Amino acid sequence: MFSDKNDFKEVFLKRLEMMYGKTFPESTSRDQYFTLGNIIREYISINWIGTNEQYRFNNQKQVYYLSIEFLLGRLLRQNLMNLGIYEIVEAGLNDLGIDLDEIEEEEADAGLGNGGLGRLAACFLDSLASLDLPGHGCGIRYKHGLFEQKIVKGFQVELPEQWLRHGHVWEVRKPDLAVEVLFWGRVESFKENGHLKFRHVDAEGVTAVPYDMPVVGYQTSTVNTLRLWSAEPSSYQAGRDMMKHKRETEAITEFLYPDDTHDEGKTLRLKQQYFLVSASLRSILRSYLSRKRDIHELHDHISIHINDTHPVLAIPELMRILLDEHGLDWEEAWEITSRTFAYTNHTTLSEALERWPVRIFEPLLPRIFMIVNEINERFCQSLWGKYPGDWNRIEQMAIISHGEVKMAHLAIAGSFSVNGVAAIHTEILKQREMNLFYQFYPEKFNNKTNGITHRRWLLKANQPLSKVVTNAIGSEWIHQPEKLQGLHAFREDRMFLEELHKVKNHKKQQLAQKILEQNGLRVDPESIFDVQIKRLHAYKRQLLNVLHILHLYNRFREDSSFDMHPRTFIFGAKASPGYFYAKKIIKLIDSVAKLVNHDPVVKGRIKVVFMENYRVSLAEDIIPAADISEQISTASKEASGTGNMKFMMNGALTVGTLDGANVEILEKSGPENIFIFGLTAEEVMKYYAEGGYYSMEYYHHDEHIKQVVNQLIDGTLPDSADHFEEIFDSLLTENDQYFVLRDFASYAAIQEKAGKDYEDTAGWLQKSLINIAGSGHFSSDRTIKEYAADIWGITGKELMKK
Ligand code: 26Q
Repeated sequence: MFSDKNDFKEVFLKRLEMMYGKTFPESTSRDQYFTLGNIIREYISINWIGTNEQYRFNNQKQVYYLSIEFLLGRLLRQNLMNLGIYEIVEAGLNDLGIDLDEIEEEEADAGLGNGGLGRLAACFLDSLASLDLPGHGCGIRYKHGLFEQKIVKGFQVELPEQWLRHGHVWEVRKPDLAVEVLFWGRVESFKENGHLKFRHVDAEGVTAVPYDMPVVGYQTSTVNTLRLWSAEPSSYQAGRDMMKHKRETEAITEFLYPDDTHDEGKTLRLKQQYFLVSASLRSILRSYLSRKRDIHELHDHISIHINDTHPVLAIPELMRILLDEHGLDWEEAWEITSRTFAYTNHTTLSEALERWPVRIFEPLLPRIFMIVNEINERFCQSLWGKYPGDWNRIEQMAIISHGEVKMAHLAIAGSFSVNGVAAIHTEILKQREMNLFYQFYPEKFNNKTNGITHRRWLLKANQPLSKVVTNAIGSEWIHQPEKLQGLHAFREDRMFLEELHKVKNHKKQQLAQKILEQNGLRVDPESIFDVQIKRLHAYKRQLLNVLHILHLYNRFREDSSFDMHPRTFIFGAKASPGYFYAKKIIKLIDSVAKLVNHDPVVKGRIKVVFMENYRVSLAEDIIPAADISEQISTASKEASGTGNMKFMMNGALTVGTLDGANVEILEKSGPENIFIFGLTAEEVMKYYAEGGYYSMEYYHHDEHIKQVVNQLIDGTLPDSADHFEEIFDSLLTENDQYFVLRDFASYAAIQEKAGKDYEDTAGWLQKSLINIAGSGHFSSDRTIKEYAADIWGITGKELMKK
């Protein structure tokens, strides 16, 4: 499209004038951002059309990744890099006096997710396209993504997020591809050719309009599609209150639900879920049938992946289509359906497993409910066949029981593959949480350890580090991230380690500047940047971190000779709006920050920073600057974690428990290059099963623990009136469910060791290098290749050629 920067400049200036009717000197950064975005999107269209044509005419199996969340972040820089025009564009803009960093700030994060599950979906899309694999996303175009967080006097305040306020350059509305989704109404039965048939009548229709976003592969011609659905009112129908209909319809895709583990059981959320799957299946089947494919062979040509249980209604929805619209019999429909779907589980927290009350489900989705009922009955019959008389087992495994639909059970019964997201997580699923299902369907269970796209999290987010790496080992790692292992050859190379040091310092200075601007706090780039950024949740134990900071403060107060390497503790976290305990933890972090940051007793050695409105773009600023990555969940609770991988790839050292993917990070980095502490998953599960943990004992027998716990309520903390009693009670009265006090001493000891190790600069840099070198395994390219080969059975262009 443009061969050099001058070419680009010409296109850019002409387009800017055409779009805004202004001259370049009159234009704002926003005008410039949208001009550039439009040019790039059009440029992408050529390969987008080409990819779609190729998929239409080739016999390639297609994968659809259904997810209620896609946490994309910003796309401009990623797209420029993947297209291979980053340098030309940057140089052209520079000539015009435009700083790419500045116009990038005009792009709102597409924050259509809460955390790990949504970001994983975004990383997977990048890897699918970059590996030339035919995999597409299906999601919801929420008008408001995850709320914007402000911290006011230490409290989280939530504002509606507005990513679409100025329009979104990467999406293309496709009104001609809209479909209808039906809710409510009732089911009528009738006879046709002697067969009993059903139809859904008196239903309320909602129009689902797709907005497509191109997913550009890294330096390849593949451009896949992320299709996001928006709910719009259907055209006028007599006898219907159209204003009410409009309100109710628009509500479906208005907000992303915050991950509320204290599930509110909202009808609206169930509506969202069915809306997503019904619209997606319609469009998947339309495209499949337009290629004149045979509905009886669907599973040979299509795999549909369901990201956690949120899209699991796709299973009964496909059954409905095959039975009611294509006239298949139950057995065949079930055979096709259960060979089409694969399911990933992302949690072992039982309170996060979705269950829907029948009284909500049945009226909203009457035909789908009938089908789920039938699936349940047949499933229970097959259980009876294998375990005759074992009522107890059958009750525990049933899809519907005690007036509730168990979504995970439906997902397992209706899928050919069930996977966990890290080795330890899959083992816990097999041996404990889903053991009965594992006994019944051992062949379905498999592990797929998560990954992250190294193109966003290293190449884009940390360009200086990428350059240092490429100078050392060449650029092959960008296509083959395992090649990062080549860095091992430089572990004794002082010059190279010094380069790493410079890059880290540079990133720390940039972050320090940002902290100064946002928080008005001066932090020392020479201090250890110790970072915990992730959603706020009791099991992730931000509390352990903050109590430990309080403990360090006490040490300074009590012993004037105590000293430590200066440390800056950086937090970022959103708490679900209804999760009051999590909000108290934010307040506590703020309160400890106030206590510590300006007290001369700590001699400037400790600073605590809470960076508000944690999101993908902020993570990209923070992670490259981190020295220590806090991955301190109660063992057995974090399915995988993916932040842990991003930090590792950027040379931070992990302080962590043997939980989720930390276990595999330990294997890749080696025990000398990671700081492991605390109970193991087995020990935690043993306590849960057999008891034997009394937090009060740790409180009474450890003076340091007693002191920090008391400080929650004794007035030590500024502005603390009654705020932290609930936290105090959770630790003592409620016997500390997440073993914060149990792991406290072990955590304090490993943190002390980390601080001492940091003082040996060369030694630390070497550990950092070994982490980067081992991080290639955690690229989502590796993960996606495993899904493609073991689950979906799909191949890319390269593989097809052979
Ligand atoms: C469920 C019911 C009702 C309302 C909301 C929800 C809900 C929504 C989102 C439940 C869970 C989620 C999100 C879960 C999530 O992000 N899990 C994380 O997934 C990552 C990717 O696999 C893992 O790395 C993390 O360990 C896991 O916590």
